Amino acid sequence: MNRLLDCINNKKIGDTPIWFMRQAGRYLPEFMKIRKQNTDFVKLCLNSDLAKEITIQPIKRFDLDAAIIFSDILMIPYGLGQNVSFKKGYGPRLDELQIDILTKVDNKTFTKNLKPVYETIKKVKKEIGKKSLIGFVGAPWTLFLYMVNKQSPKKNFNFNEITKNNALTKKLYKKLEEIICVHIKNQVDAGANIIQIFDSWAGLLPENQLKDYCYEPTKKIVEFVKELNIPVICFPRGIDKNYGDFCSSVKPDCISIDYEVDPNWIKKNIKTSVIQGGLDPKILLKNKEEIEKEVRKYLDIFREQPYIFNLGHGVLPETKPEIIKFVTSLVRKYK
Ligand code: 1CP
Repeated sequence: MNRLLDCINNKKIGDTPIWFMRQAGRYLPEFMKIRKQNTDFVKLCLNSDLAKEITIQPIKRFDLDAAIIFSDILMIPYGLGQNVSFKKGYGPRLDELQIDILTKVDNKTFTKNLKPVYETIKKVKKEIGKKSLIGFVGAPWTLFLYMVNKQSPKKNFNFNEITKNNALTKKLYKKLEEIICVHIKNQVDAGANIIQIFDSWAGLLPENQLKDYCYEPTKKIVEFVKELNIPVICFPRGIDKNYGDFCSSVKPDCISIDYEVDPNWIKKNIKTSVIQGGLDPKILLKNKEEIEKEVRKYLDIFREQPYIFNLGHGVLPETKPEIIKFVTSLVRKYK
């Protein structure tokens, strides 16, 4: 039995599957121990034995329905030769974007650069039995943004500035659309059986640019994944009521919602994609009564349709591992 695939493919209701965005990571002491000894984050992602171990850590601790491979969306710029580093307390830093060099990196070279990521998938697959293995990519917009801005847009963001060089924008989007598909295909060939597309910064796009920068390019990727016969989950974070237009245009098998959009609005307006997520990760820092109330709220709202339990964004580093266990058991016991 595979709860996640049953829910997405067979539209099974009840026995809600559960996994967490960022389930492998900084809130787990066993991750922090490995992280302390491995100060170079990209190198850690490229160490397939350690990446396998980190991927499996939350699966060992909690009864989750899926593993998500330990890697990062920024491994795509890395694979294209734009170096990435993570400075403590600062977030990602990317080297200068050299568009003419980057567009010449062919699929074979890219695949070779990220080979350890695919090795990780093969190794995880051997250890998780029938549980789902989620591969992932950043959406074209979110990757474009990091690559041009060279750091998190949390610190500075101006749409006109980021897109002012029309020729570069076109070239980079074209390359990203192609290479994202290569990265997906490689992950599927290695054993990933679901793909999630993270568009974490979709909410920064001006509304009148969503179609060109988010829906249309994402739709091409979604169609590619569907051709591989693999279910695809999209997470266009922060687009509020545009989740409706997103789904009618992009048609993902499953839509992961953030915590700012009203789940009742989603229930009423989205009929064609399975719903995932929604709960504010900050709720998990509260007491158990409040957590239970909010978990139940989402389960109640979506009880008559296929629903995957998850958060509206990643697990926060301050979250106690015990709370992830608590939420998982609430979801398992829910009738
Ligand atoms: O120890 C550390 O300092 C590293 C923290 C960390 C971790 C654990 C980063 C740096 N990335 C990851 C792993 C990761 N990233 C995973 C696999 C683990 C899992 O989910 O269990 C995944 C799926 C991601 C995806 C990712 N990376 C996204 C999309 C999801 C989201 O959170 O919106 C984004 C935007 C990134 C970029 C990134 N990588 C790391 C950080 C701190 C960030 C965010 C930077 C920013 O704030 O702009």
